Amino acid sequence: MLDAFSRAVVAADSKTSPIGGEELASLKGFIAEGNKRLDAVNAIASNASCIVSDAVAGMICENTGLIQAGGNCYPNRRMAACLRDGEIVLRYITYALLSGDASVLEDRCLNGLKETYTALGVPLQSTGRAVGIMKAASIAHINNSNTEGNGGKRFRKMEMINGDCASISSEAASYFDRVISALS
Ligand SMILES: CCC1=C(C)/C(=C/C2=NC(=C\c3[nH]c(/C=C4\NC(=O)[C@H](C)[C@H]4CC)c(C)c3CCC(=O)O)/C(CCC(=O)O)=C2C)NC1=O
Repeated sequence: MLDAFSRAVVAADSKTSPIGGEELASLKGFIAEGNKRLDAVNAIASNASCIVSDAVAGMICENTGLIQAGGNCYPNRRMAACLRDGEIVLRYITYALLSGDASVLEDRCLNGLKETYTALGVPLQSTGRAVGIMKAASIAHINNSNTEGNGGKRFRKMEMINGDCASISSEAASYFDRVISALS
């Protein structure tokens, strides 16, 4: 499991070179932009249960067979497992976003997940859809562009200084995309 710093060390070591110009510049950027990263992690983590339940509900609305006999969110035991998996995936995405590296997500969450789901009959496409909705909601929270129209009764705006979040939100988006591609 690596982070932005240990990743730079491993990369330099594999070239038997000291940590140099470009890597140092990139780590300086990591530090300079650190508060945005922490705000982005907080934007996801403190809205996690809302993001997860909304995504699973949305996935089911689009495919109500999931909660009928034979569907993978039926009975309640499976519904609970599904909501729990949503929380697990989102939690590992916040770890990756905090450390600036996908390895924690890859090694501890995605490794073998597709095989597990296939063995259990958990539908991969539906899972991908739920992760896609979690991505849309999380990116809106990071950019503070969530709207009352989309949030409904549970609409909540974070206290944040609005700045340029393009880079941190596209990094966050890339972790959701990794989950989707690991399951497809
Ligand atoms: C550390 C990381 C980690 C992950 C990721 C993880 C996933 C995980 N999800 C599981 C089950 C499951 N996962 C789901 C999920 C879903 N069903 C649906 O229809 C939806 C598409 C989807 C939710 C979005 C369901 C329903 C089960 C139970 C399947 C069954 O027992 O039949 C199982 C089998 C054991 C169990 O039921 O607890 C594992 C190991 N466990 C871990 O420790």
